[in-house]
Amino acid sequence: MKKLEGLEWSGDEEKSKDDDLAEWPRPVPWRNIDAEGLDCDYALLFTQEEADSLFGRLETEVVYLTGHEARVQVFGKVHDIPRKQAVYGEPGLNYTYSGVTHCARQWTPTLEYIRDAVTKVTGQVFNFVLVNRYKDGQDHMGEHRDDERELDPLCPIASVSLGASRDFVFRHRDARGRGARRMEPVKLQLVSGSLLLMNPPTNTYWYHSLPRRRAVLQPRINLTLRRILSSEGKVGLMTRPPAPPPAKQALCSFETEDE
Ligand SMILES: O=C(O)CCC(=O)C(=O)O
Repeated sequence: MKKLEGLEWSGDEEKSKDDDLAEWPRPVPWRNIDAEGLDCDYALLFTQEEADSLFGRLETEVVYLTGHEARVQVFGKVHDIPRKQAVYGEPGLNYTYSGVTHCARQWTPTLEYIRDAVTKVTGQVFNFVLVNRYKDGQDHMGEHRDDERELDPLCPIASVSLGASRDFVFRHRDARGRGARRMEPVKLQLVSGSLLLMNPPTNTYWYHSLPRRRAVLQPRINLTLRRILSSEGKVGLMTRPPAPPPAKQALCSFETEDE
């Protein structure tokens, strides 16, 4: 596991000698949340001090999408995304959101650190992260499912929250629209330092959203760690895909960390 200076549990030489054997330095108090077709686990992974430190580091490291990459088209109208977004992961991976494909930037040290911490406590390997930054409670995310075809259906989506606490709402797909079933939404509060695991088949049956909350004045960063399958259906490091068509190439023109 990569070390991060200043974080108490990252400077332990004994543990860093054999990263694969190193354990998380304290028990993780998991709480299971379940409903019909919904299976989530929630725990406080980082202390408030650690969460504050990670938040500060991400504020200096993460490069958010701008310009047309930060816009979406809904019913033919173009809107700014009501938050900031960034995508990081293994080289060659990309993420398609609202019809626009974004190439993953190389992991930053702090993103790598958080990814490895989540792997340590879950045993799951992630190769991609979507970063969302909400400047305050006006920023939000509409109802959707993380059910893209390229996601490994067997891997949970791991959501790490840092900064302001925010409400998070699940709604069953059958509870939407005309003739909807009467089913209670499942509401959680995601606090700073928390980890929410959305285990399969949650994203098949349940939509989730981060509603607007005017009373929230502080910023929040959320990371959703995911495992994307390569075109051959294998998990893990990707080789760069063949050159994308010109329209998408333009979206991949940022510089990597080494350049
Ligand atoms: O910020 C959040 O907690 C929500 C993130 C989310 O729904 C997503 O990345 O799909």
